[in-house]
Amino acid sequence: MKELNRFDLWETIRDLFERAAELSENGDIVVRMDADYTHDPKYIPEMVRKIEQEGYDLVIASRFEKGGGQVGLDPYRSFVSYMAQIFARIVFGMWNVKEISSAYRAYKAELVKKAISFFGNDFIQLRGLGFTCSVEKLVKMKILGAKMSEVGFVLRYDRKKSPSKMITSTTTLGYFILAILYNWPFGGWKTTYKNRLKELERKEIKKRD
Ligand SMILES: Nc1nc2c(ncn2[C@@H]2O[C@H](COP(=O)(O)OP(=O)(O)O)[C@@H](O)[C@H]2O)c(=O)[nH]1
Ligand SMILES: [Mg+2]
Repeated sequence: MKELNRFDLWETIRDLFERAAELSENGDIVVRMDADYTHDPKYIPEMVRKIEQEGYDLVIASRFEKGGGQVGLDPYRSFVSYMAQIFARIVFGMWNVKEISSAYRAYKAELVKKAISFFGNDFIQLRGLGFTCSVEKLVKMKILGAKMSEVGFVLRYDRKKSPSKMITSTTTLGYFILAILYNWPFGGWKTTYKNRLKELERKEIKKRD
């Protein structure tokens, strides 16, 4: 396994969301997109509109939503990506989300703050497993009950100048580990975190009484 380093994606993503939670204010929207020209910013206004006017907490730029698609992605990568969507939808029960692996997303600042305060250092737990952290984030937002939606976007992979940093084998292994951790019947995330959330809500109600 590749030695972990400070700037691995999972670490960078966690730092990014911790910082966004610190810097943003309620009402702000945090947009995460790749820095490789494949994610066109022209979709952001519609993502923001869906949060501000339709009350969603998280909006995903999706290749699989109406008006969505991809240009320049090789058939193998397209196949792997499509299989990942199906797998993730089944094992995480995310039936209303079609785009799982593209991390071009808009988050309500309140959701980011809640995620960092609730999960703390465990916001990203799967370390050194390639791009798994992008799906782990979505699963954790689902655990928090985030209302999710999608807008169609065309992934312009034909514009990409740098080679992909995606390691399919590591990321695939990560997906399976994530699926086991989430669904594990004894102390898996699905039950553990839900119980913790309920406990937190009970305490909140008590405080208000
Ligand atoms: N800091 C950091 N960023 C990374 C790493 N791997 C990928 N990224 C960034 O994550 C995004 C997705 O990676 P990319 O290579 O574009 O993947 P692809 O578009 O799915 O082929 C890009 O903005 C990369 O710069 C990493 O190990 N460390
Ligand atoms: Mg990219």
